[in-house]
Amino acid sequence: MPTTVPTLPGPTGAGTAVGVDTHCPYCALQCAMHLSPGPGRELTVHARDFPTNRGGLCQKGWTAAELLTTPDRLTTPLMRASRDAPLEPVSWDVAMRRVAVEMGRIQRTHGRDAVAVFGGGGLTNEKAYTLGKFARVALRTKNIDYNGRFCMSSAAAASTRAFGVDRGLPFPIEDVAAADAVLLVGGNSAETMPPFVRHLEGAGRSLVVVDPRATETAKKARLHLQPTPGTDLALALGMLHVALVDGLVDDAYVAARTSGWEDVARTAATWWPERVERTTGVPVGDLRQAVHLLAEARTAVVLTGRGAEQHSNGTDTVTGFINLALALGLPGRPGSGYGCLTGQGNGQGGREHGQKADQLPGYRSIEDPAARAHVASVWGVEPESLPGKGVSAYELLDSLGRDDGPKALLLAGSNPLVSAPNARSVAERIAALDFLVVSDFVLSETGALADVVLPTTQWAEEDGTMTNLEGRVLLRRKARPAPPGVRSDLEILAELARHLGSPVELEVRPRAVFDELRRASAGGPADYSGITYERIALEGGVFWPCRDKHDPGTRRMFLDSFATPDGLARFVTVEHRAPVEQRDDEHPHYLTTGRVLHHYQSGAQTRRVPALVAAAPEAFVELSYALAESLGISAGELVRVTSRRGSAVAPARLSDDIRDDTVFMPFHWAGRGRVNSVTSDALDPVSRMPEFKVCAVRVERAGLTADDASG
Ligand SMILES: Nc1nc2c(c(=O)[nH]1)N[C@H]1C(S)=C(S)[C@@H](COP(=O)(O)OP(=O)(O)OC[C@H]3O[C@@H](n4cnc5c(=O)[nH]c(N)nc54)[C@H](O)[C@@H]3O)O[C@H]1N2
Ligand SMILES: Nc1nc2c(c(=O)[nH]1)N[C@H]1C(S)=C(S)[C@@H](COP(=O)(O)OP(=O)(O)OC[C@H]3O[C@@H](n4cnc5c(=O)[nH]c(N)nc54)[C@H](O)[C@@H]3O)O[C@H]1N2
Ligand code: SF4
Ligand SMILES: [Mo]
Repeated sequence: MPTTVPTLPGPTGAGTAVGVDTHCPYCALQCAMHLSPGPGRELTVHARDFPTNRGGLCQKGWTAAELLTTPDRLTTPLMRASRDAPLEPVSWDVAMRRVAVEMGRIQRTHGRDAVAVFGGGGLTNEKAYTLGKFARVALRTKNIDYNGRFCMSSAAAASTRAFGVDRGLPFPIEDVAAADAVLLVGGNSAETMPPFVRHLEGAGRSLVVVDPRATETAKKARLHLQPTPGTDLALALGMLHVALVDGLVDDAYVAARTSGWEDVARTAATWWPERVERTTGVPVGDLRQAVHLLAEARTAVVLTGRGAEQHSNGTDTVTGFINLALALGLPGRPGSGYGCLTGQGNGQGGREHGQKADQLPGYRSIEDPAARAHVASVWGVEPESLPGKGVSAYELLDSLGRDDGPKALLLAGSNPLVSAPNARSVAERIAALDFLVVSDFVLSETGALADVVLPTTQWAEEDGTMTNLEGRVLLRRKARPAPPGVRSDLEILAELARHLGSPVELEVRPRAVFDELRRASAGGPADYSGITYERIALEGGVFWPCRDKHDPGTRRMFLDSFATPDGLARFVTVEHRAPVEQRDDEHPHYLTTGRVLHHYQSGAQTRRVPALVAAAPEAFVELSYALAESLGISAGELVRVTSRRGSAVAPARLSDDIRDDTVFMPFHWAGRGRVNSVTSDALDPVSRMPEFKVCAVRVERAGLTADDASG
């Protein structure tokens, strides 16, 4: 299956005769594929050998090209004449003028911040950069943020706190494959990154998985710890306690490479294993064994996924596991370390180049005068003209249409009507907007509420770069022309900027945008200056930071020092806190949420691929046989899950693999099966990450027939 077709980039559109080497449109593993022209208009997907996927793809990757020709692909702008009128096809000219007129009117009436922008971690670096620049230069609004807040923001905040910089994996993925022991906290890679499982399965491997469910991933582990949702921080403190008491702390490393240990050690001392067992439900013996497996391995890697991070104490929980990794002497040691499994295709690059409320390109702070001056000079504007920092994704969504909140929203790369927490409330906020513009290639649930929908190009119809979960910058190649009538996000933003009277033109050619991004990122923590499209193609990706053309890129960070002022990694003292929402008589169960193999995120893409729909047609409620029996629920029966915010209805899936106090639902569906009608919008105080992974619910028979519930 691996191909030998040359990978040198040609001009846009070249290479279609033999096909192109590129990467998957979905998750952060960015599996390598080759696209060749198929029998009809379709492209055929072939897997390529690459360090992340080793020639493998999951079923989403294999079927990715089908979305290019989906029957309900958007190929013309849509517009509604008034809030109650239907969406109807219009010309680009009419659509763009309407957007510019409405945005101009709203900004004149309510101020610049009254127009907001919401982006996504699936956008290429070029798009994310341009979206941030568009907001700061053309709209001059502080209100921009993106769905990455829902994703890895807690891990990013914890890494920055400890190491001075955040790169998902600060080492290449090969290090995971070679490590003797791996602790995976709250990740279900067998469903969320199937080819990655090969890296977890090394011979003689001590894999420890922490998950309230016995997932396919947990079943591959040597040891599975099954805590109550939301108690991982107590578990981390307990593991550190065991390391201390059993003499497993690497004292020489702690002395030479870290600061802050004494205080952290004092806190951990109070988390004796029996207390941890009472809080988490994890038996003392398992806790001990897990620590010894890690500490006694020659090389060990600690990884976190969303299960550890999507909590109101997510930043502190990740910090707890980083503290453990530091105590064992792992970060910055070749073959060992801590990393977060970034989720979205460009979740990493998307958080580096300016679509986050507090950031400028290169992972710089928008509040740092030197960073503002540098980026303003690259953009050709005055530093004072750049707005300050705005609020985080959920806070932004929650402020829409309120007296002091934005009245208009431009959305590109997210479908919050399905994926945002407390989605019923978010739907009300979106409905309260004066004006919503959505750029997408299909009519998502959120797009269906827009005043103007702009049809955009898809992954295989444009060039661009993606930064994968390792911080390896990759090239995505154009494999076929876009359908007539469709424009790229870059073209859309540049034209809108012109209509809005932007003081500077926005670039529309991806490679030229990347060259500008390189200059804007120069000298920042995520420095891309030495990376070019040619180098990426020749070298199979380049790791940042890469400061000039002679710099080979940074495969392993922190080998000599950390990115903190004193070069030492920081232990940060953290204490366990329970989830914001507690169970009571009315809501006696925990709900946790996550993913299934066949669908991606809000499902806007994968619910349009027939093979994936056939494999996983609808939402479900996973619950244990014991819980089902106590509630009188039988397999396949419709179940209602209700929290203080709302409810969702889906068929019961009975299982031996989940705790009796907890039910699980995937979040890929809209309508009655939308679990985010139920989830909590409690936020982590540091990262502003919502608590997607635990809330209190009541579970009951829905008392509906399948037909009643199909609405
Ligand atoms: N098939 C598929 N793959 C994807 C995606 C997708 O939508 N579908 N999305 C991509 C993206 S953006 C992301 S962020 C990643 C996410 O990748 P993962 O983090 O692997 O995915 P999740 O299913 O959200 O959560 C992982 C596990 O956390 C467990 N969990 C729930 N609550 C807790 C808790 O309190 N503690 C612990 N320790 N575990 C808990 C869940 O049971 C679940 O098995 O996947 C990426 N890959
Ligand atoms: N309950 C619960 N909710 C969750 C989670 C959970 O674990 N549990 N996980 C959260 C996480 S980690 C994430 S990352 C979010 C993800 O959820 P969303 O932010 O909704 O992400 P997607 O479904 O990927 O939405 C992407 C949308 O943008 C479109 N799109 C894709 N590429 C492009 C592009 O290049 N340009 C434009 N203009 N549009 C594009 C797609 O068609 C789709 O409509 O969900 C979060 N929500
Ligand atoms: S694991 Fe992720 S990148 Fe790889 S084929 Fe599946 S969705 Fe695509
Ligand atoms: Mo994510």
